[in-house]
Amino acid sequence: DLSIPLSSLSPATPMTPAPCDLGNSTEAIKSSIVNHVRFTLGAYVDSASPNDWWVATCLAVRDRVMDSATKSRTLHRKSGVRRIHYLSLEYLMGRLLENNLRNSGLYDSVKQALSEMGKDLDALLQSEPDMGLGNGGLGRLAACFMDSLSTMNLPAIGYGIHYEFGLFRQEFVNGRQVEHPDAWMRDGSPWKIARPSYRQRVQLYGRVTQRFDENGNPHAQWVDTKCLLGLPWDIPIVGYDSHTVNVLRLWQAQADEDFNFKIFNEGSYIEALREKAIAETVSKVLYPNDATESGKELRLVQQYFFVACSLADIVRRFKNGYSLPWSEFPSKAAIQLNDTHPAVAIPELMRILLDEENLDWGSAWKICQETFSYTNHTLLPEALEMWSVGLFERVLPRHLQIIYRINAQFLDGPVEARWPGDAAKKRVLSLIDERGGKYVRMAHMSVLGGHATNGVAALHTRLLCERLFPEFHELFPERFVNITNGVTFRRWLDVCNPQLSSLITETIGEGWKKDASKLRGLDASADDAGFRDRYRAIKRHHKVVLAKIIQDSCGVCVSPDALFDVQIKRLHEYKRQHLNLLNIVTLYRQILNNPKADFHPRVFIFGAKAAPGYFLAKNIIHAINSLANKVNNDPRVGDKLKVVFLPNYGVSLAEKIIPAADLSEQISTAGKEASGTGNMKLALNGALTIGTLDGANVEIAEEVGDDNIFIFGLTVEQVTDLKARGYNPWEYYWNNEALRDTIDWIGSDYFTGHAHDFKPLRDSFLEHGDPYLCLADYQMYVDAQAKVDAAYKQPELWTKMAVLNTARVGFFSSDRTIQDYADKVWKLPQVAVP
Ligand code: B1H
Repeated sequence: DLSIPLSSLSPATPMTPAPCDLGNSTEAIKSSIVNHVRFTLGAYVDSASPNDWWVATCLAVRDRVMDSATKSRTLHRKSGVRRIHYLSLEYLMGRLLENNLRNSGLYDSVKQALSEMGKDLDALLQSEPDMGLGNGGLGRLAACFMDSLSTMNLPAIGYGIHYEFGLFRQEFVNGRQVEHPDAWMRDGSPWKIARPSYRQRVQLYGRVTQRFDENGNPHAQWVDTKCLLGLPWDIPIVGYDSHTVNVLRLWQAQADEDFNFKIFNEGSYIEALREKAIAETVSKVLYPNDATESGKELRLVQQYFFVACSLADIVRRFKNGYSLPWSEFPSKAAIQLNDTHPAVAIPELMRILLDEENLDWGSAWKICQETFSYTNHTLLPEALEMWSVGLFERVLPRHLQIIYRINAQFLDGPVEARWPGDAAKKRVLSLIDERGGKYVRMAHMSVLGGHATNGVAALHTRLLCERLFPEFHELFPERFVNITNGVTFRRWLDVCNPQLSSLITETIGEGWKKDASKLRGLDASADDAGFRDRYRAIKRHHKVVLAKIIQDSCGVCVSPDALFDVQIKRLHEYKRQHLNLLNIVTLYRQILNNPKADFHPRVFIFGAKAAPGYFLAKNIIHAINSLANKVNNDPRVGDKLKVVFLPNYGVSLAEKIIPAADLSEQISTAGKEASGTGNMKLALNGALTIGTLDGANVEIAEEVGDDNIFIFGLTVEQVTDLKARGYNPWEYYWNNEALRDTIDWIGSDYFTGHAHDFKPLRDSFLEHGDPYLCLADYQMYVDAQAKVDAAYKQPELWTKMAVLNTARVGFFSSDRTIQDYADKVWKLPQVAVP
């Protein structure tokens, strides 16, 4: 029985007065905001800056959720339930105020309170800087999960890094990407609260010696280390219509002055401060590589720093909260690894149990396996983390010893038993890759060190079992599970599209916000002409808003009556923005050759950041911008075709683009996109998908039905066959005149005046073997785009398809995803906070 009397959650001694009830009336909120302007910020209401009003409003909201945060924490501790600890190097939270207002039900009263004081809530909302502590889908997934965990009353803590600089701010200069630092918290943030009493100390580098415990047993001892401190910052996570407020705890690196400074004498003051600055670089900046590995020492230090702080925090809570034997640790703590980035948590927990708690190897290993589970997010070989053994040994010598022992026990135990004397099997399964240099395979360690490994879409999980980990799958089939990704429908519908949210609620009631499968109730409305009119009007409203944004940031005037064709995601060859580009160039040629062709006007909208060191990705950005410059200013094209590349794509911009999209481009090479989550957000907001049978597109097609999606291209099996036969892009080039003309045009000086500008792109298609098969899929893509054009010319048909997309994607709610994790992996009960 998890019910606990309310009184026991907020102990009051006779000396402490009961806390005042802040109240949610307009009057109460007004005085809260004004109090913060005056007493927190030291300003007068008539001269406070817009930023002051924003901070004061956030604090007034925060005041109203903090008690629930304390209550949730206390309930979770006292009831002794298992908690999930989500370890992720990335959380792409975006803005928090509007989400917290909608989720807590305070939106209307805060809007009213501000308006009575002559302030516009909308303007304040738009002034909030994005919390961009992530690269793309993986980081945004973690943010959606935090929302769902609180909404579904699951006891959870998110752990990550308090980066001083999030993902870079992107600008275009002459069509080329330029990166600027993202100082999101230069002025502080009203959402984060420092917790200095939970500061942790972390060791790094050094060497390993032996010590003997009171029974004379030897234990490894890690000595001569450098030390860092981790200061935790807590961000309250407000669920929708729930009293559970979990926290996201982010660690900031600080110098351990007591430890490191005593080696310096008074004369080394400046040197000492230099050391301090070096210590602080550990949490300075997010690595901007999405799905590519860099293998840099600072990245390994970042990973270990936040893992060590987080595990020490979890262990502290276990030791202080209960007097239970260590074997009970997994009954209190589940730990999810968001990809392999935090996988060093496995040898770190082993180190704690062996070296600090004196457990024997077998007991420690059993605890590890029961505690950890691992989510794989990619099959791309370049994204599978491997650390050179030399680097690992220097930074984490004790952990390398532990990894070697895990490996030896694995290879001599289950592997030898299953494949006796088979050295080849041992080589492929080993935690150490020895094909040229020695590297630690973090993915192998993650599968081995936990009880569950999951992929993020059905197809992805199948490929995980069949192609990435076939031998592990053969050894431990029960360990592999699929958990298809999802997105939070609060931010990705309720917040970003309140008009559609209201229409849905008016039609089927409010239940869908907590049970997205109820959206199916809208199915019938697809045949209701009145409903379709209102649905279409909402889409048009958002297109008008987006057209204004496009005008302001690109200086291009687009018509809201055109088809808005959207590709928004990180820039990556496998995502094939350059296949989209091939189609646009083809259309451009068609329009010039046949100006009278009946083609519905289209606006191609891109948003994408390229990793700063990813040369070809940057060349593709430059090519799209140069194409845009030509097309948009070509009088022969007029309004038929516009191309815009919105700079600095991120969560906030996505919230503007997604509700305005008609068509969603999900055109990755089959087998490459693990899931995709933008595909889900766009379908939910009534954009039809043009896509390959890749990632979650497969399941989206199953849900919405073949008539309501445009699927094209080679399947995974066909891609494999084609590559096995020997793929030759030149064949497609010589056999398809339109394709040939298109590529030749891109390789010419037409777009910038310099023929060499897009030589890298042209060469990738032809000279470098077109690794992502753009040419093989080109004609099928062009044909599918023609079908899109034909369908869009029938507005009633199009709107019906769009409505059916909204109605049928309930499966892709992150609430369902999180419930799957809770049931299949974490075995977590819901705990309602009174
Ligand atoms: C995904 C990453 C990723 N997969 C390395 N892998 C990174 C890998 O900084 N790094 O080193 C950062 C990110 N991100 C994405 O995860 C997949 O490509 C998407 O298909 C998927 O939807 C998303 C969430 O599962």
